[in-house]
Amino acid sequence: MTPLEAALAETATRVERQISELIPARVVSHARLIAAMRYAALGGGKRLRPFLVLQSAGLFGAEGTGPMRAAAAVELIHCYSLVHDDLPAMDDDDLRRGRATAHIEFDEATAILAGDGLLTMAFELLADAATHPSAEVRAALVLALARAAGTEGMVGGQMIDLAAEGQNFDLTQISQLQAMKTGALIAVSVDAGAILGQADTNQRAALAAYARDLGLAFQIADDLLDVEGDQAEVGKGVGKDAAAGKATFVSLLGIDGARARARELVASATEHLAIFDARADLLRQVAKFVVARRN
Ligand code: GRG
Repeated sequence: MTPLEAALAETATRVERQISELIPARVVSHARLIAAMRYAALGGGKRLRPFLVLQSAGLFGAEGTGPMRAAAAVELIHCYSLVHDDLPAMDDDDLRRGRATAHIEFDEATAILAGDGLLTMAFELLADAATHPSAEVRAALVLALARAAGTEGMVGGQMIDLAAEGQNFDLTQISQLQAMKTGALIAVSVDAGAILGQADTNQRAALAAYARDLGLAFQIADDLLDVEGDQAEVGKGVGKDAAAGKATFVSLLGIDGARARARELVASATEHLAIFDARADLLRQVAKFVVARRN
């Protein structure tokens, strides 16, 4: 196992434990909602966003409960977005993280509410004093996550994506859409660490530039997996973009062109980390991992 694989596995274990503690299974009248939230947020996923939060915070010596809670908050938003994205009204998927999607395992109404519950809990987590003693830091985290997840970020990107079918988007439009839909949450993961670590303006800007390139590289890899990936390995439906008539980085650049662009972005992402010492090595390595991944 490489140091990166070991660190990703350790993060996944810690996130799993943290989320399980945050959403304990309970015998209550809304136990079905709790069960659906646990189903959606536990037992799978690469936990890439939490990893970014923890590594970014670690650059500034920020460790422990605060970064872990922020990492869980970003992951809860991610899990909610997957639950809602899989609904019949959106992507209509029945496979996610190698198992039935939440609305198949439960039902549509429960899946919608589970997504809502995860979304809301993320902000509750950040606003709680256990995340950071400074109210200013907590407010900065809430603001950053709200902006990334909301209308000008993930939700807005999803809306543009819904309208994109058959629209022949060009590279600029696809990049903009993806920067909002998936890039914003990746960017805020890195930024959350910088906020918790009270990074200076230069450091925060360097990390933002790293995250921008990383997010785009991640999306190109996702587009490649949709074309080349094996459904069992990827753990979700593949071939969805072509079937929906959506322009993607792969349809616009070709497989080789998309791969080359992803490599350029990894190199550029790494260059942005030049101001940091060896503590940024796992962030450097994860950029390579993001484009080489098979799921
Ligand atoms: C429904 C509000 C709302 C938003 C949905 C992010 C998103 C917007 C939908 C997800 C659909 C999708 C498959 C997008 C491609 C990029 C992506 C987010 C892939 C899944 O992320 P990974 O690979 O998944 O990090 P794991 O399971 O490892 O966490």
